Amino acid sequence: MNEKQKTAFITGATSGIGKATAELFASNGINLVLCGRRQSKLDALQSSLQSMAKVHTLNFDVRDKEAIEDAMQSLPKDFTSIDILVNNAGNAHGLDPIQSGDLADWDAMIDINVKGLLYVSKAILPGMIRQKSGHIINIGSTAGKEVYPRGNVYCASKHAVDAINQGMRLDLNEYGIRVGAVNPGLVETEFSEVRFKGDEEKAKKVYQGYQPLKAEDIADIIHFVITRPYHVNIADLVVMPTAQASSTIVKKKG
Ligand code: NDP
Ligand code: 8X3
Repeated sequence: MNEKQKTAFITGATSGIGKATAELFASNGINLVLCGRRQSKLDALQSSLQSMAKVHTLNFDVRDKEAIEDAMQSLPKDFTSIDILVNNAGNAHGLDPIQSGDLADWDAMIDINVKGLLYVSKAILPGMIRQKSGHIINIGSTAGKEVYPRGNVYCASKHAVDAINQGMRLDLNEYGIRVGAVNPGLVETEFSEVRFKGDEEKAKKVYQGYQPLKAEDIADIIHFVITRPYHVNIADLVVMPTAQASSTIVKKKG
């Protein structure tokens, strides 16, 4: 299929990696269904991209099964056939030792990063199975490969994404659907602001003294993954800033 005719469904498109991916996809003529909870950000993105591609926005919380179903039912005809799903919506909430972790933070991470990803996939899969084609990119993390101190439940949620990515690939193989994960290390987005509940100073410090990845670096990789020939499936990809060697070893300047 010509890349120009494809439609991508991106969750978490209102900021960071999802937004950069939407922008790059649109500039390559890929039509978009953009999802998030902040309607003003979805509207701004739609206005800025609609000269390059067809864009439809859906406002739902990935934790809300019914809202996802309603949103899918509301899709205009031009957007019902989804070729690419980028399961990107997610976040960390808190950075506390397990013994003092906040239950609401745990619920949020498991409900958004794990159950939300499953609910959205469940809603998209029937179409891909009917088409006997499709490409799912699950955004995992280095946190899904290696647990770091105080990362406990966030790391668990991303280890679950790693397992779901493998499980999806096994189960969807017979339908010709490609499944792969992109697992970034430190990327400067709104991620740490959300983790530290709006404490911008604390968030900024995470990315000081070295060059972190940019959301655009990850978008570039996601676009590379989805533009490989059909017989090539990038199953699992880990990418870190050059300064980062592991979740706990980051070479700072000076
Ligand atoms: P951002 O905080 O910038 O973006 C997160 C996106 O997810 C936003 O668009 C937000 O939209 C959406 N989102 C969050 N919660 C929900 C929800 N309940 N329902 C619907 N949408 C939601 O962070 P990143 O771009 O960095 O994060 C994107 C993905 O990348 C996440 O899965 C994250 O875990 C992963 N990741 C990030 C890394 C980093 O260092 N930044 C490294 C490795 C992985 P809205 O608020 O409008 O709903
Ligand atoms: C985000 C990367 O190291 O902040 O998944 O957990 S990290």
